[in-house]
Amino acid sequence: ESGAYPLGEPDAYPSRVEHQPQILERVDPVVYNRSIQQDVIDEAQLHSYEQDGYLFMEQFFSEEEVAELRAELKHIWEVSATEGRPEVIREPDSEEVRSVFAVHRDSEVFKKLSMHERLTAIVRQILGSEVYVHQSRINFKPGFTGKEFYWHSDFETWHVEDGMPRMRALSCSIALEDNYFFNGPLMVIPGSHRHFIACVGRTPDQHYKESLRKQQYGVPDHASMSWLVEKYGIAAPTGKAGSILLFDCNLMHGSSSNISPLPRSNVFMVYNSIDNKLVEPFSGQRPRPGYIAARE
Ligand code: 6CS
Ligand code: FE
Repeated sequence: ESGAYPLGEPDAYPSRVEHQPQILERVDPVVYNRSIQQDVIDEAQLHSYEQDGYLFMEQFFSEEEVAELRAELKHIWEVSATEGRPEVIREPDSEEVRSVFAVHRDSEVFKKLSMHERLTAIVRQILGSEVYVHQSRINFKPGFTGKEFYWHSDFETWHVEDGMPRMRALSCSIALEDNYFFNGPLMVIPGSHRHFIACVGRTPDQHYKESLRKQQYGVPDHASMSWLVEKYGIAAPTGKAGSILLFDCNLMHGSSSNISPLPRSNVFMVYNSIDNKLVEPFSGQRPRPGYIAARE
């Protein structure tokens, strides 16, 4: 259902339709509820999230919590190696497991994690409503062989391919290994969430089967990337396992391959506002399956 976003309204964030890339201004808020009535996030943190488009919180999870999550991660890594389920995504040039989707649905441990009280309270504060899990995934980046994720805005894909109407969603990346500058941590462009980089190229059918291994459409052009980086620079928040990175759905981000011996595995939970439920994909194509984009 289209709810608050009636048909016939022009698309505020058209992408993969023009022949030239374009930089559009964000028309949506970043923080949807500024009045603080809890103690899980303070004014300074909320402000920093709004300005930069992300918030890094060290030691958000205790060592015991991390140990439980990591044991489950290891279990999923082992069983996924031989599984043919579509939720299991492999590296572009090998059969090594790259990502496993819908872990909040298929694993009790990650289901519990997705409903974590202190975490979801922060998310509800930022998005100003009740929320639900739009997507979850583990990204495995083993030492030596873990491959990169090229620069992208998640919202660009979720809007075009999944029909997410507005920028009212965020990701929480939970570090399950220590993150260093050298083991392929997430890199972000602080402030980039205020600009929408409209990409070129029409999305092929069933694009997700390729894009989750290596993305080739919905990729920002070099000139726009250079403009963003010149304006804002690049940050790579790193910390111990148990730290979390909350980031806006339109924040430009990516990560390099991991040629270090030390693994880097993160679990991502994407929360969307219940007032921002998915409509038909803006590409006009068929929606992606539910394990990538929940439609209830
Ligand atoms: O296509 C997607 O939905 C996913 N792709 C990337 C590269 N990041 C966000 C999202 O998990
Ligand atoms: Fe992403």
